[in-house]
Amino acid sequence: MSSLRTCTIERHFIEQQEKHPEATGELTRLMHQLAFAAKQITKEVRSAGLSDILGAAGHTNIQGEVVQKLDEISNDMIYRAFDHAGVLCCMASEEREKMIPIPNEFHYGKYTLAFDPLDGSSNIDANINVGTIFSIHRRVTPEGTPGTEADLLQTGREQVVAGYIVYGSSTMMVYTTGHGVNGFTLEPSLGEFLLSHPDMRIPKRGTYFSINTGNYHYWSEGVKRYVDHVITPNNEHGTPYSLRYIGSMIADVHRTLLYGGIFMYPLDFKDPKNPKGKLRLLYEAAPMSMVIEQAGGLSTNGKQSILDVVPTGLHDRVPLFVGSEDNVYELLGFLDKFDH
Ligand code: P6P
Repeated sequence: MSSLRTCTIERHFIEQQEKHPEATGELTRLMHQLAFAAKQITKEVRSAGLSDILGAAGHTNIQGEVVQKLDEISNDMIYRAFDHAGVLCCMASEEREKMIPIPNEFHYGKYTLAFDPLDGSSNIDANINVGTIFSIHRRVTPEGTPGTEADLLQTGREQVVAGYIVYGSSTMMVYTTGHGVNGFTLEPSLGEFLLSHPDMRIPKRGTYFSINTGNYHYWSEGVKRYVDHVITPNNEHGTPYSLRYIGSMIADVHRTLLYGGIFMYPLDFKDPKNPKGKLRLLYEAAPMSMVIEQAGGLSTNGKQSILDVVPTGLHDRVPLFVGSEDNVYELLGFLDKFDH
């Protein structure tokens, strides 16, 4: 890429701010902190294989999952990037049961941050892509006061910023402010995120489907019929499709954004403790759905756009179908025909 055209993420933040004369710069400062935390976590993830931070930390998080040490390190890095930054009034993390308040000695900002510090972390030991997912809302309670859960429990449609950082062969930050999607790749020798994927668009249709087929017998009839359809030769649109499933949502959805197709984590009747599905609405499904919808794709829980699902709790779970427009519409046709 010509250095004359290189756009750093910092310049992109400023250019986004300049489009809004009323902007105070608080959101720009927030995004700078996020980029800083992403660089810190990158350093930990890259060295994880060489130090003793691999392996479980021994205790379990609110989801009942064994917490990996890198989960905690990532969680703390994000907390420390924001507790004093004066841009947030409160936070929510996959790793913490309750809302995370901003210490009262610091200024309460006008935004909230819900995040999954290290999605897919159960794959860390296998050196599989993991990532940070983030969702930012404008507070709804009076400015200058401590944030409350009400500030966090807003729909995905109300997100001001949504995106993710994927720690793979390179570190990429992909985010949207509601005006399209842009991807930035970390140039480690410079310590800079550079605009590598401007104006990302998901293909209208893809020939990949992504789902844990091990749960087949626990799916609804509609999901089963859809998967049977896409693996049957010579159906329209070039079936059989290829199955790609890493078990790290951020990696599976990132691939879906780039190559097209559909990612699915449906309700499965296997796990009575997850009667509403496995993936969390606030800091997994909603931000990833905003990115995909902003890139021209669709998201649904089987009945409505994920972005319109109203959260009732910080850790609400939802069934998730997200990806290319044609693939999601095709799936909905099977759900309508066999599940309703
Ligand atoms: P399963 C990772 O633990 C995660 O939350 C998502 O990143 C991923 O898509 C899903 O769970 C994988 O779940 O049941 O297929 O192992």
